[in-house]
Amino acid sequence: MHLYDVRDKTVVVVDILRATSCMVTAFAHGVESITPIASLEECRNMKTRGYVISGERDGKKVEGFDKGNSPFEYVGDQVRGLKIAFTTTNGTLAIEKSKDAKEIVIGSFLNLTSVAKHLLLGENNALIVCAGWKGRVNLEDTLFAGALVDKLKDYLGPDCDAPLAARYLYNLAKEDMISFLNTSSHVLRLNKLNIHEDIKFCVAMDQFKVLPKLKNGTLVVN
Ligand code: 3SL
Repeated sequence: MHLYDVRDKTVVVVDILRATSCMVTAFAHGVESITPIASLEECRNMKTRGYVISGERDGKKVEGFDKGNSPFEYVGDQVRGLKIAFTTTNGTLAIEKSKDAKEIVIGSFLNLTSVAKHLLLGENNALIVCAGWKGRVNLEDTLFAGALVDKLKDYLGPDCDAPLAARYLYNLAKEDMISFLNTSSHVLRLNKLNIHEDIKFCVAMDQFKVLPKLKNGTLVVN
């Protein structure tokens, strides 16, 4: 990120497995707001202010928290109207690192077309920030970047080959993303936690139309 000046850009933050997929799912089911928070302690303290506290560390729900980081915890009528404080290992950190951007939106396969339409209709250049894992590259976020680049291919003016590389990878993977991701680092990590249904859920394309945006430090859809 240090190579980019984000102040004039729309940043698309993505953490396919699983933070941004959870956020999009939550808003699609009527959550009022999600406040991304970097530290566990700060998130825990939000409980006394009426927030539902959610998140994970190393993929596992944090002790004493209301919810973890599975998209299935953010579906159904019980999440409607909730104000959630959310902390995750990489996803919420990626939002924090993007905080100087002109605009921050949340991307996932679940709302891919909504993200693409927003970028096409807007005037800003875009930077796709792949959360990865503890500062390192991961495949699933790169595939999302490739899918988004594929939708915007007529408008590209990249200053490096990362968008092109991501698009090539996505085109190799798109027919069967689950098999393609089979031996990827985070899928192996999540397999140990028996989270196969989460993985399947998170790579499904265009299930929802919501586009969460960061406003005054909180994600909302309106
Ligand atoms: O790092 C994150 O933000 C999480 O999405 C990681 S996990 O999928 O919950 O392990």
